Amino acid sequence: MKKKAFIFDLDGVIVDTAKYHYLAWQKIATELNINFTLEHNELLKGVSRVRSLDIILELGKVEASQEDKNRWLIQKNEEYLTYLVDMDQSEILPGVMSILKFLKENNQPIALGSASKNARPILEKTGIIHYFDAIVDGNDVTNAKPDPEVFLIAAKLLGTSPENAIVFEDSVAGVQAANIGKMTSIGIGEEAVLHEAKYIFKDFTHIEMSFIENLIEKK
Ligand code: B16
Ligand code: MG
Repeated sequence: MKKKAFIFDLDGVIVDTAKYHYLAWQKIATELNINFTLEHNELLKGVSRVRSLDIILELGKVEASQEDKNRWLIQKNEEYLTYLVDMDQSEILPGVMSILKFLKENNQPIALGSASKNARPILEKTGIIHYFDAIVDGNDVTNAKPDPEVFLIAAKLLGTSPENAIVFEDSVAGVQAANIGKMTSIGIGEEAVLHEAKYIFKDFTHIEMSFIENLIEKK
């Protein structure tokens, strides 16, 4: 049995912050007269803040100066942060706590691998930061998902090879990053969206502990 590494994405996997990102971006899009739907929002999942703005501007065929872009990036994050003020443990998605506890009880290394620069305060507010042996977020990487950098750093910090790392992801870009990094990708969400993942579950309540046990014991 080889030492494993369990790497969790944050937004859309541990907490349902995707809805807050969406609302914050929608405000900017509305101001710019850009039609930005929930379907468009899928393109932003797992993608950095800077790239997200570019995608929205491309959707609206809007060309903007760097100065304007910088202003909108600040505005978006300020708006997003207002949704985090009252965040607590109740925002943790169903089934997540049981898996984190099970992994800890079984002495499995756990890391966060998120594109978000707001990851640490979210883990603190939800009271689960102590579950993580390593935290790699948007402040630590230069290449955004689907580049595997964030997960490769996480696996390294946990002292495991990429082949023995297991990644939970809700975004297409994140699943691709795990696959490119030769890790086991577990998609959390809709099969139609995440079909590139090795395993797909609608949410964590659909994952049996025997499935996790098998991953731990896999050679
Ligand atoms: P921030 P994840 C990602 O987090 C989100 O999915 C994505 O929608 C967001 O744009 C990105 O973080 C950056 O977040 O603006 O807080 O730095 O899913 O990789 O945990
Ligand atoms: Mg995500």
